[in-house]
Amino acid sequence: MFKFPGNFLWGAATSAYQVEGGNTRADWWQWEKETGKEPSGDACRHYGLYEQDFDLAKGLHHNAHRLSLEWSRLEPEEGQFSEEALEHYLNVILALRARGIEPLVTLHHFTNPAWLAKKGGWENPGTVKLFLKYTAFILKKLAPQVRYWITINEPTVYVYESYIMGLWPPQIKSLWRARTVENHLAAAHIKAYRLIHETYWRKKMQLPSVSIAQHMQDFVPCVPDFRNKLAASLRHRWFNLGLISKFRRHKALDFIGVNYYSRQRVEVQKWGLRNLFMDICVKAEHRVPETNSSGWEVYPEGLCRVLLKLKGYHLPIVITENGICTPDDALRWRYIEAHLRSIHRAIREGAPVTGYLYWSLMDNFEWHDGFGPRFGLIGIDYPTQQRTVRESAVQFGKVCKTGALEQDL
Ligand code: GCO
Repeated sequence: MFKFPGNFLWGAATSAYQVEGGNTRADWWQWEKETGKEPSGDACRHYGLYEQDFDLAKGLHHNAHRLSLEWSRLEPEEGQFSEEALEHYLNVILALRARGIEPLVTLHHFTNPAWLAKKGGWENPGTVKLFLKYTAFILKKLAPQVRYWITINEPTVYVYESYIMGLWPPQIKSLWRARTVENHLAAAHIKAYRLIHETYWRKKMQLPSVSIAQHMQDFVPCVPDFRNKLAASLRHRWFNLGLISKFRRHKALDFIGVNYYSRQRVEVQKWGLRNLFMDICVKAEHRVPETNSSGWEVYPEGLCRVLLKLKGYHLPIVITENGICTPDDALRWRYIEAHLRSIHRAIREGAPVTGYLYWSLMDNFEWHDGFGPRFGLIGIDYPTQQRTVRESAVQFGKVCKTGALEQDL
């Protein structure tokens, strides 16, 4: 029996744009139209079906749920804040609380208001101040109901996809502009962290726990030669720990939110900056035994390794995302069970893990991959919006209920 610590957060994660539907004021909505990408459209219609979805989460013994707020709903035009949208998100959070589910609320999960994108988005230094005005607006009503805040989801991934690889809006490919964006995102987190804490302190409320959700991979040298080991170490320090260390130095981190999916096998083809940070193993003989439907290797032991490298920060760690897109639900449960064992091993070796949120509660819009990849504990039939609780969800629910994983699984 693998018993997890008491008061462990057990549940799942979603993001507004990927599940709500109808986010017409977001930059992604416009971009999908302009590029002909599969549109997010109605997504999972979670905006109107959240009570039904939270009933399912409760039935699966979740005691925590991570959601995001859609900035473009709350501020559809610059300076025009929507009390109606704020009331909606208050009702969403109250619906979780009414079911004994602790909300973890993300302020920014990849999408921006279309009006902000037109002003240069996160390249514009003025965006930091605009983000703080948005944060101040939502704190008014939501602060009394929220104890865990994630300011920005995966800032490094957002920078990489949108400003280095040019896959996501605004499709820039410039290391220089990427650096500028990352600096503005970092400033936004630090200032938002301070604003959130000041707000709770002024209202004489128990201080909240504030972090980011940082995508972390286990960077493993394919052939353990000097160049591959150097590259793996550089990537770990930049991709995984760069912002975490910065926020720690600024005392702007109450816990570490870790989004873990897989490892990266590092094989540098030649000396070069881009090669050091981006080359991966492509050896046919290194085809991995098991992957998700997007080709990401199933590598649970990498999560334990990543967690043990975080011990030195002496901060609680919440797995804010871990999941697999697959049509094979038996593989989904094997993936969850193997990663829970990996987390348990890290806890036994001193990693202060205090929660696990599976990505995702339901199948949803997987960004530029559209609706193909299915991560959900709950399957969605998009034409009918019918929800189907998967067997993996039931198995995970037993762990959520007991806080333990049967040893002989
Ligand atoms: C991310 C995002 C999610 C993704 C999930 C699967 O980590 O990229 O937080 O929006 O859907 O990770 O890729």
